[in-house]
Amino acid sequence: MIKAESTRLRVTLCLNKSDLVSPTTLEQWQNRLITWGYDPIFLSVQQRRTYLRDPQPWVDQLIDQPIPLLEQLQDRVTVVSGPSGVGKSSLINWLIPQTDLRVGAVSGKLGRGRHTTRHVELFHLPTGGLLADSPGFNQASLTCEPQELIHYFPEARHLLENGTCQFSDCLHRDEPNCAVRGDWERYEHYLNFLEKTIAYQEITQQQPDVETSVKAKDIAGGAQHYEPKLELKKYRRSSRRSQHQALQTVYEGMTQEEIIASEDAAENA
Ligand SMILES: Nc1nc2c(ncn2[C@@H]2O[C@H](COP(=O)(O)OP(=O)(O)OP(=O)(O)O)[C@@H](O)[C@H]2O)c(=O)[nH]1
Ligand SMILES: [Mg+2]
Ligand SMILES: [Zn+2]
Repeated sequence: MIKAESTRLRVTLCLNKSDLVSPTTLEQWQNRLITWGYDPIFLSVQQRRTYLRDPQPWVDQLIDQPIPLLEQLQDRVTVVSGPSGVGKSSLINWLIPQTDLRVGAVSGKLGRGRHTTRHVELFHLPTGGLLADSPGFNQASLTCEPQELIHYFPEARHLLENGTCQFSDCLHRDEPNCAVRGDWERYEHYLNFLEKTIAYQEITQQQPDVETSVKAKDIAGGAQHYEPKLELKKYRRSSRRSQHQALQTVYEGMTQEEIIASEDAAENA
C-alpha cells in the first residue's frame, strides 16, 4: 500500500476472496482500514459478489457487477496491482467479459501465487476507461526520500492537514511539537520504514550512481538489502511480447530477476 501511495496516483483498496472469511472478520477489517484512511471495497470475484455495508449492518448482496468499484474505474486509466494470486486477472475477466486472461491456482504448499500474469496489458472497460492487468509481486521495494514517506500514510496526511510540525524538516520521530507522532496504528510501521529510507539515502549519498544500479529489497525480519539490477539489454531475451516489456520495466513491483524467472518458468512449462 505504501508503495502504491508513493506513485502519487489515486489508490483504491480492493480486497478480494471475501468468501474465505466471515462477515465479522470483513467488518473488522473494514473498520481497521478506515482508520488507515481508506474506504476499502470487499469482493468475491469467484462468487460474483460485492459486500455492501450500506444499509447497516453488513449485508452481502449478490450483485452481478461490483458497482462501487466500477464507479471508481469509470473514465480513468487504472492499473490493478497486488501480490501474485490475489485475483487481479480474475477480476478483470469479471469486469470485462470479452477478456479471457489466464488465472492460476495458488500453490498449495506455500499459499502463494504462481506469477501467472507476465506482462502489463490494457483493456477497455465497457463503462469507459482503461484497466491494466499487471504481474503480481512477492515483495515491493521502497526507495523514497525520508521526508516523503509520511505522505504515503493517508491517516498521517490527514494529521498534517489539521496541524503543522514545529520543524519544516520534521521526520516525526522525537522532534518537539510534532503534529504527526502519536497514537495511530501504523505509526510503528512508519518508524520502521523510515529507518529503511534513511539507510537507503545514506547508501545513495555515498555512491551517487547507486540508485540506478541497485534495488532495495525487503528480506525476512523487516531488514532491507540492496542487490544489483540486471542490465536489461544485455540479459533479457527478446520475445513476442516485446511491445509489452517497455511497460513491464516501468512496473517496479517485480525485480528484473523475478520477471526473467517467471518468463523462464513459462517457457519451460
Ligand atoms: N476463493 C476465491 N478464489 C479466487 C477468487 N478470485 C480469484 N480466485 C482464485 O485465485 C487464484 C489466482 O487468481 P488470478 O486471477 O490468477 O490471480 P492474479 O492476482 O492475477 O495472480 P498473478 O497473475 O500471479 O499475479 C485462482 O485460482 C482464482 O480462481 C475469489 O473471489 N475467491
Ligand atoms: Mg494475473
Ligand atoms: Zn512531525
